[in-house]
Amino acid sequence: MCGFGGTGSAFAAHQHRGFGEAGSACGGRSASRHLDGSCASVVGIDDYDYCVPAGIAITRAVSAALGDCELTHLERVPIDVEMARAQHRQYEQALREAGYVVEHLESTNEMPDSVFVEDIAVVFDELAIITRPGAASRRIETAAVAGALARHRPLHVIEAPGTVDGGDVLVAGRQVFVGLSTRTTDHGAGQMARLLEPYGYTVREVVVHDCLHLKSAMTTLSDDLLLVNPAWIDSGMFDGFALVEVDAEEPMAANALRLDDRVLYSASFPRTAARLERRGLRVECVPASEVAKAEGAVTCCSLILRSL
Ligand code: CIR
Repeated sequence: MCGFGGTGSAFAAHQHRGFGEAGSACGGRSASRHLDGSCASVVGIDDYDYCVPAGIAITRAVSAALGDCELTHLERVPIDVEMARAQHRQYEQALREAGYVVEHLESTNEMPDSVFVEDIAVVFDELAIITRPGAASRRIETAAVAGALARHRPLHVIEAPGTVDGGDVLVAGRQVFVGLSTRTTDHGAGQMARLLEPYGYTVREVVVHDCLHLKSAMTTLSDDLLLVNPAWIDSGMFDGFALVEVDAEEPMAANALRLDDRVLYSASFPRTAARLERRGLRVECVPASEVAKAEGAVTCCSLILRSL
């Protein structure tokens, strides 16, 4: 059984980090930050005079053209864009509940897949890498995401002919796994390694098959725990990690968004959610049926920047 909208505040876990960031006075469980740097909707901070956000979550609007999205492994079915937008608002609210300031970017009809902002960049504490998405239709998405990230991190870019989708990049501490998929090439993975190794990251390539991205097949639940669908990757290569396998009836269930004290998860996978809860994880479920029809899931819909 998934929890949602609990009364506990992730800010409690962060209030000891001290002050000093411009964002501290902008904090609050339901804070939003506009891209001009002002704050809105500050509610729920009655327990604290000032709070330090867990970080920033960059999201992007559901395009009116979502139904024309890229599809690789799924048949096209009708997508209810208004429902997708309502579900996306719940997702953004769940991020705020987890202590993140949401920076919401707008979209246009020319970018059907814009809500899947994860594919457009990979964010580390030290830098952010703007990708060169494998689907040419998605390269139009990079400019606005780069503009938003430039406010928070030094930027680097993946250059042609390499391609990388952020959905293929899994960061587990100083280890970075890059999935070789229909979207991410060996050339792109090599560029990731050259950019990251000077910062002490180890980059390893993982062959992905029968699914869109590495993070369709595997995501992190904690520092040493991975959620996997072993049908789509060689899960034997993750030494030092314990594994939780998805329920056999829920092959799409390996995508979970790890936040500080909880895991944000699709309400479509109750059997696997129960497995996660039995492992002691706090699982917050959100409806994600419409993005799933576009081959998306919960990690895809945000870029998470930890407070430094
Ligand atoms: C695409 O094919 O690019 C989109 N329809 C779905 C992208 C989902 N992104 C992700 O899993 N990181």
